[in-house]
Amino acid sequence: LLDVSWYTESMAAGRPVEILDRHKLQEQQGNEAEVAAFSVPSYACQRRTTLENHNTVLTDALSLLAENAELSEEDGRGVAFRRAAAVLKALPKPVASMTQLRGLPCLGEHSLRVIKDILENGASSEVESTKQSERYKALKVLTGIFGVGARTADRWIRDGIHNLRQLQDSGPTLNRAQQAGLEHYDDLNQPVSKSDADAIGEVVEKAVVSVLPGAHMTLIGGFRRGKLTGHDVDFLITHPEEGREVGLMPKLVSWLESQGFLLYQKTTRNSYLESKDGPARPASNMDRFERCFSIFKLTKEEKRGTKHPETLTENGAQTPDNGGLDLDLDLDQTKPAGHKPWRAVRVDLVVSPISQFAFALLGWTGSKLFERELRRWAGHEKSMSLSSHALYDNRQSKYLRATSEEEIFAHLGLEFVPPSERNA
Ligand code: DCT
Ligand code: MG
Repeated sequence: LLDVSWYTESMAAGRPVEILDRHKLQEQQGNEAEVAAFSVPSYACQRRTTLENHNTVLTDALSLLAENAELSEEDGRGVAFRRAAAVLKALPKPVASMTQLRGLPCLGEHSLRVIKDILENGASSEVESTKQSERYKALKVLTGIFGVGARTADRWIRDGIHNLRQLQDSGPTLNRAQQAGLEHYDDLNQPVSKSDADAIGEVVEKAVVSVLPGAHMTLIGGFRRGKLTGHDVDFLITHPEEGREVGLMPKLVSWLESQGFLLYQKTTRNSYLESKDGPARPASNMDRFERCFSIFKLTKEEKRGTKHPETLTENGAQTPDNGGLDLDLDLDQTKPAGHKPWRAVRVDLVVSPISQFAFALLGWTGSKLFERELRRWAGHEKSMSLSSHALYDNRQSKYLRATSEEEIFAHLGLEFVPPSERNA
């Protein structure tokens, strides 16, 4: 790795470093291409970020610091690290020297220090000490419980609770979500595979069409972006006829519950209101956009149901195609023999009226940073407000309608970015 100390020293001394740097680097590397700076637009929604990340060591480090800041309720710092990581995710090749980073947006002093440490020493001392810190470890374990956020975890830590054993021993009052979260802790902290997501998708699809024929369901979240694993499975449900989706969520939840698929569920009625004038005007139609946070019981049978018949042998066992291997890993090999033949999976269901569907689809596909950047772009660059329901143009004082994601990008003056390239 290159010695980059001269770079920061020159910067600190306020010396012009441009020409000197290039000469130095070319001498050391004999390769001008390495010196060429990357060019990256500053909003993540202006960039194409695939899952192919050439800088995982750097982005993992910055993501850990982001996570630590978020867990400490320092959201500003968290976003700064997320933005820095996202810039590195968009680079076409690995970063080899600090000079390559010159001119890149969103790389603050702190992030640059972390990157420099890794390039020079192979690791960041700040990241390593964070990982080892008792507080970080406790925050991770406690917020790993579904229903426990940073604030609750912090309160417990101040009460001397650092792990699950101490939590169970000291017995603070847990709400229903937290009780379910604790009960299914191991399962919910296992990554969810795409084949798990597809198996659940088949069940939810069946439920959706049986309670409301003609309704349809879309896989959203990370899986729509092409991720192979996730922490949950997210679905968006709508009906092509406006208004037919009203009341769908309770029916859907009842169906799933009656079939024994739900270990936990909580439905929130969205306060978003719609009238004939515009999607955000207060009006009479309540509860049109609902969300259900659930814990789904995924059984072996459901997993098998997604397999092609020819992959099943006579006694119903699977031949070892990839899906079968997944099943075995999820349900058999990682669990002691005789363990339960099912696993718990976090599933989020969202129902949207068709008039808001494109906004909901865009808003729920993510990534979280991509969404945040879209909203920031809309507000700061276009004087518009974007949500998962609507786009409002403050200059024209009106809502901009859209029936596809492409139209929303066009309203925002952005080039369309397909889901697989929204992995910022
Ligand atoms: N979302 C958002 N802002 C949040 C939370 C969620 O914009 N604060 C959107 C973007 C992603 C989508 O909702 C689903 O959320 P998650 O499931 O948390 O994200 P994910 O990308 O699907 O991540 P994972 O693959 O781990 O489930
Ligand atoms: Mg998700």
